[in-house]
Amino acid sequence: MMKKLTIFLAGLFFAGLFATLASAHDVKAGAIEIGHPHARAMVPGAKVGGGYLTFVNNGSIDDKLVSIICDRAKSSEVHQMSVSNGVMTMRPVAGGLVVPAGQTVELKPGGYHIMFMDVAKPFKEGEIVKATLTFEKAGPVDVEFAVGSLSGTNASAGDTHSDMGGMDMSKPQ
Ligand SMILES: [Cu+2]
Repeated sequence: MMKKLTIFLAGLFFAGLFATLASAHDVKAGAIEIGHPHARAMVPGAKVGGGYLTFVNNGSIDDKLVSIICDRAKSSEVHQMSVSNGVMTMRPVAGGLVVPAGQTVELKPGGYHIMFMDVAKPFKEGEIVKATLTFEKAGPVDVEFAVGSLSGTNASAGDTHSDMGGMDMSKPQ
């Protein structure tokens, strides 16, 4: 009897734990599931910050991220980072980021990312940065970006966001 109760309580505990983990920052807009939105802490004086997350389109029609509004930044856009001839470049994704039906699009260091531009107060580790993402079909959704460490919790080689403070958009990095 006692053992049964213990197992039951343990079950409740784990169910609660997983519910907490899953709902921490994950949100849904229509058929679009948004996973693990996080941002990189910025060095003092830096003007641009990077935001990362995952979009899963569970629907049967393609959707498109058409706008990002964040009150911490003057403007926010989706960028694509790529390497050509050994030179890292990044450019805005024109016309919105397409999230094809049934597919996952990952925004991560070194690839697609959200670029917060003209940030007045650099993001600090532990902060939550709120933004409203608008999809063409799924509509607007509020997202909370958890600010991680300066170097990033999942830093990958080739990421230059930590030193983008002096980034010049017209020049390759
Ligand atoms: Cu960028």
